[in-house]
Amino acid sequence: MSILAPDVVRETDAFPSARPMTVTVTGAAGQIGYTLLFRVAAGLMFGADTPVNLRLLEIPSAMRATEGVVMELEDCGFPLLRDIDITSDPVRAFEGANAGVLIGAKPRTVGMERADLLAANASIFAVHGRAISEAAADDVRVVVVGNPVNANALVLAHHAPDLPKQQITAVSRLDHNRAVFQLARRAGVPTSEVSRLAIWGNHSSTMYPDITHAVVGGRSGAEYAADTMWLEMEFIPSVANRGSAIIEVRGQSSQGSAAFATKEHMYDWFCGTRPGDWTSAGVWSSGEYGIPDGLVCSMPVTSDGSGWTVVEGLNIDPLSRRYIDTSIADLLEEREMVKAMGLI
Ligand code: NAX
Repeated sequence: MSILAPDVVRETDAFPSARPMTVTVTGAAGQIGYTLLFRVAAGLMFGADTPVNLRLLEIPSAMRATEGVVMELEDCGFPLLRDIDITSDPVRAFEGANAGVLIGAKPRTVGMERADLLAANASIFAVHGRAISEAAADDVRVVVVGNPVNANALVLAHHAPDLPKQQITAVSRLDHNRAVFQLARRAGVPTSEVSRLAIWGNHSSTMYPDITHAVVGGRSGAEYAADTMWLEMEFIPSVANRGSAIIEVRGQSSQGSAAFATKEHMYDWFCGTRPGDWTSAGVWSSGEYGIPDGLVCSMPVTSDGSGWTVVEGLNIDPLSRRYIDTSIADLLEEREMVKAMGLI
């Protein structure tokens, strides 16, 4: 008989029964990778009944640090963790992968422009796209976390042309979670009482946190959005500038919150979103809400575990339209930049 109360769950109380998932994590020894891996091994990404095989990809100079991460994972004795392989060969890393979490990239540092970040990172996603195409399982689902996520996902898609576009996503969940918290604080309710918030556009300072359809402590988010002074002068900037604020205060970019957001993105994609609610994810556009085809753009989505579905039929008010169009222009500009770099 268990000595634990039925509602008490520890990370090592897992009951493996489902088929194992092979998950490739790139940038495994970096800040976000290190924080994320313990959650994946604990069953928090694919569910407490799903064993995991970890494939960790790092650059050669970080292999020693990756060995240290493996030692610590072993030391947790996770019941779901079946097998760990570390490598600096992308094809080997993606061999048979059912999930790819692509974190490996350089973080933005003070004074770095978007063009510098694109130049430094986008080519990595061309290499990883080709490796996924060559080696991953047909059902592989990929999330790009390394910035700039939307452009990198576009590059990846171009270099993995046989991979269905619905299987390639970019994380916008950190923006989503940040917006949920700021709205909950404004309303004086716990975050559990905020639903149906949507992040639209690019994962950049132009992303638009849309609360017009939200439900906040039983009230309509539109009531809060009607206070346009607060909306435009406080709420939207607080979400848009949160990443820079973290760097300024912490001296490093977001780590715990980025790892948590990545875990949430994958969990909802594989295990399903909460009934009656939706979340936000960067997904391949095909003309929804006036967004041009062929962008990886954040939109409100639901999942039943089999894949993301864009929420349909939302009324977009003029203020929202203006913000969404600004972020779409940002995405189009990034697409031109990677085109000019010869990456797509
Ligand atoms: P770190 O520098 O701590 O870790 C990155 C790791 O990637 C390093 O260990 C590095 O050796 C590895 N790496 C570099 N090139 C690689 C390659 N070609 N193959 C495999 N591994 C490679 O950065 P960290 O703070 O973990 O951030 C990683 C990425 O996430 C950055 O691009 C960062 O900008 C981005 N972020 C994304 C967020 C989001 O919400 N999408 C928020 C946080 C973060 O800014």
